[in-house]
Amino acid sequence: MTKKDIIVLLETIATYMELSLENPFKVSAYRKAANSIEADGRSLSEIDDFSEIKGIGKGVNEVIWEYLDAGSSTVLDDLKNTVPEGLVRMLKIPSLGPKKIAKINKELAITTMEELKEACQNGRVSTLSGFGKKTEENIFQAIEDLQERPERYPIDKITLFKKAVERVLEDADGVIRYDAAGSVRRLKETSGDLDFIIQVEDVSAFTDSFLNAPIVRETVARGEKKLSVIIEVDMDEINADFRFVTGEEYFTTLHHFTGSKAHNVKMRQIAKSRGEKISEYGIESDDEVVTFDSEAGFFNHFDLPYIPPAMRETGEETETDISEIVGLSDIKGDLHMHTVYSDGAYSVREMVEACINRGYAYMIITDHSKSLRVANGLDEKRLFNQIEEIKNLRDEFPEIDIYTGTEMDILKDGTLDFSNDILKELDYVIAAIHSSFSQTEAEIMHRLKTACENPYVRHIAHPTGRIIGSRAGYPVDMNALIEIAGDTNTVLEVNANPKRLDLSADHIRHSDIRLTVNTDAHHSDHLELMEYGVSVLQKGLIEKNHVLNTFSREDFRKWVKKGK
Ligand code: DGT
Ligand code: CA
Ligand code: CA
Repeated sequence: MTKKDIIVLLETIATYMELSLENPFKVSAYRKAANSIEADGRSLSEIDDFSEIKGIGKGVNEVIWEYLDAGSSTVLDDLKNTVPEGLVRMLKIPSLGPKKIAKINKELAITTMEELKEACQNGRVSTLSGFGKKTEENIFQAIEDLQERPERYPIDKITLFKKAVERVLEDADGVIRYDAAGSVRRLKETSGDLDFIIQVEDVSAFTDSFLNAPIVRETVARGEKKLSVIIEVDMDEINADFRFVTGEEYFTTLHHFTGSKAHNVKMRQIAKSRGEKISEYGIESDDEVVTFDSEAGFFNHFDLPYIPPAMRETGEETETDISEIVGLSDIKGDLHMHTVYSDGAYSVREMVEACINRGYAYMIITDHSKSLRVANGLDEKRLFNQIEEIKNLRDEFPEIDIYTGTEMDILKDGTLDFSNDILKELDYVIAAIHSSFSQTEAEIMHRLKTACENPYVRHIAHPTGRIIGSRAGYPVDMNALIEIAGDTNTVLEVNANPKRLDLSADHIRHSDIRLTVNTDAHHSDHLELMEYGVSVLQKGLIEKNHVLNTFSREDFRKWVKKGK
């Protein structure tokens, strides 16, 4: 549990209270408390007594302690039992906040999305004070958009779906083994559905019990070989296919339904050239069918090494020497992370301990710079305090090299947030764009170029600024950026956060420059997201010597010292 969890708890309570028309003073006590905790520069373990923080009263303090002790909150649970679920769903409508939803509920006796949509069509919503015709139209349109399920979901959402299914499978009776397949297993940026391969003792008994799980909304098709359902997690729906496999063909089927289609086409060509044929049951040659007890066995049959699912994308992976392609175990450090100094949840010390737990040889603390006020960016004075703190921690933790750094804003006009006099005091400087995304490509390229040409900037973070499935990012001439980065000896980042994956595999495939893969952790758990970033490098078939943070501890130290 972190500070962020407490903040989310208090804000959720405030929202539910507003939905149930609670006393505004009570609501504001929770919101104020959430703000005070956010503004407090300490991490959770460093706060002994919440009631000492200004803005936290006795009642809220008790709610926090109950949550810390029990992991749940009776205040929130009671609210959840009284507020209709439909009202909570309405929070997803951009033009509606909790107060407006409460008003609609009270004055029009509406409790579901469907009822609200109908009320918009009948013009009843615009009769309420504070709701015009335009708002009514916007609400109607937003409901239509929400009810239309997206064709594909971004990978972080897909991971939630996948975990929810896996929790059910772990508890289900008679499951012998299962694996996710399809684009989900290949860690693609987005997926259209979930595919699972599963071996069970009794298909019919398994299906009966699985269909009882609360996440199952609808059965699409039910058979001896395949089950297709719609599942719902956090109010979003997706299709999930389960293929029942009996024993011997398990790994050939798993390979087949992992894909990609382009990879499968290549594999079939390879088989054909040897007079063999791949089916989902095995490899057929003459009149025998060969099966395998691992996927590696399947690949080895064709004199290929085991190709990790993330690499199975274009088919090129079957013709490439993949022995030098980077893997998770090659990553020796994380070069981009945040602490409570800016918008992270943990202290510098806690991030150091978390990196040591991952076995890293080095790490860099890179909090935001002063212009990024929404993220509590550091001014020069706080930056120097942090440098002092890091220097002290170095003696205490000799097992890891802790470097000082910043994730410095590249401002709107291309100037940098810190002067060179400040930058030269840091071991490592990351530069990034966090503002004015709607500029022209020329303006954006001017900003990126200025940053790359600065003698202290080593690294450009999340180079396009995109958020998968929700924000396109700013316009970048990627070929030009890659060239500038190469010329100026600046590394480009693959941001491992599954919301970003920026750069993407398509950007880096066949590129020849130095890259780096980092989690941009705002929480110690985020360090685990490295796997997603490595999968991007694998899709791009990037070799380890092109990736900065595969360097050994000594080589990395030399590289930092040498400068640009
Ligand atoms: P998605 O669901 O759009 O995110 O992408 P996939 O790759 O999961 O595609 P999906 O769910 O249609 O099929 C899962 C895998 O099954 C796919 O990656 C490869 C295999 N597969 C399905 N249909 C075909 C096909 O017509 N030809 C070949 N070669 N493979 C197929
Ligand atoms: Ca799929
Ligand atoms: Ca499918």
